[in-house]
Amino acid sequence: MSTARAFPNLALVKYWGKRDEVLMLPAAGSLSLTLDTFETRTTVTLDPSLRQDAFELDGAENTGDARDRVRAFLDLVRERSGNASHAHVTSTNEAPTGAGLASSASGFAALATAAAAAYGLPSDAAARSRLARRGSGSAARSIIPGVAIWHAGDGDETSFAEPIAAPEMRMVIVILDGTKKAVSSRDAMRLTALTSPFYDGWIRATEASLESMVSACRAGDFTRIGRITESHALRMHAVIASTDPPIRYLSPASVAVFDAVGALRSEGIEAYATADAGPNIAVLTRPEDSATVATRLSVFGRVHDVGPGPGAELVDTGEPPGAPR
Ligand code: 2P0
Repeated sequence: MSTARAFPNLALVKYWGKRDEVLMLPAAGSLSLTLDTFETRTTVTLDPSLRQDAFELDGAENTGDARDRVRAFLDLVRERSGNASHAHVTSTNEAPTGAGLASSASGFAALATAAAAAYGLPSDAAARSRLARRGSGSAARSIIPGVAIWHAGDGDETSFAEPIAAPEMRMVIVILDGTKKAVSSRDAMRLTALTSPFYDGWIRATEASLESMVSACRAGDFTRIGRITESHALRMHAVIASTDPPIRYLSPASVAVFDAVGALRSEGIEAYATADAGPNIAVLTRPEDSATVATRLSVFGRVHDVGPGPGAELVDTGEPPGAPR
């Protein structure tokens, strides 16, 4: 039995498009901040008497798509480890259900870490990042603490995330809508690659943004990091809006938050907005400004002032090794 914890991450340079759906290789690299809030905790218990993997999520037996993804992931773990045993997987999310924050990133980062330990696969961060990627692309980044770069790579071996030095930053998350998204990221990403006339331009722009972002991080240039973050997020939503049929994740309230963030900047408070595949907004700030930004944006919805968090790691469950269960 192994238990691991992991946190979601928010991308400053987004991943939106795969070049290999089986190996889960992204069309371009991306860069993110792993958070210190909304932990996922996952326990993997091998049980040779099981004929199928069982998956319990937030206290209830799961029988849907999430369970199928967990089983497909564990099939890969069994193939690699040579251990054919099925497992009980129990997972809990701290993020409020339905707020669009309980992410597949923290979920598969925790599962990869717990499963690697339970099945005896390599436990170094790069190996777990490659493994987590197979569950969900963005999970590759939640293995890593703080700011992580996920290299597009040229195959399974070279597509993993690693830490990168960056200045101190915080995120103010504004929760605008608790409903489940209409189109999953995975489906919307596929539709974008298949139908957007701007897809190739988007991928080239992402490569350029990533290069600029890496140099801004190395230089400790918060202003440049923020500008790239906001413009890259809006480019992602633009390419998503250009699909056939069109998809729009931002709501009128999301756009109002982008405007409010612009107003904060004109007052001299450096804040930059980004959004993923849903209406909620995350605002990048310097540590000294996050409380002010959180107060100002609290008129739009519930706010969470979050900082950089740890990478996915095994949790000591307090059981002596080899103790009978
Ligand atoms: C990101 N997102 O970079 C982007 C920005 C959402 C918007 O990665 O198909 O759940 O499991 O690899 O990682 C969400 O997509 O997709 C995502 P799969 P994933 O954070």
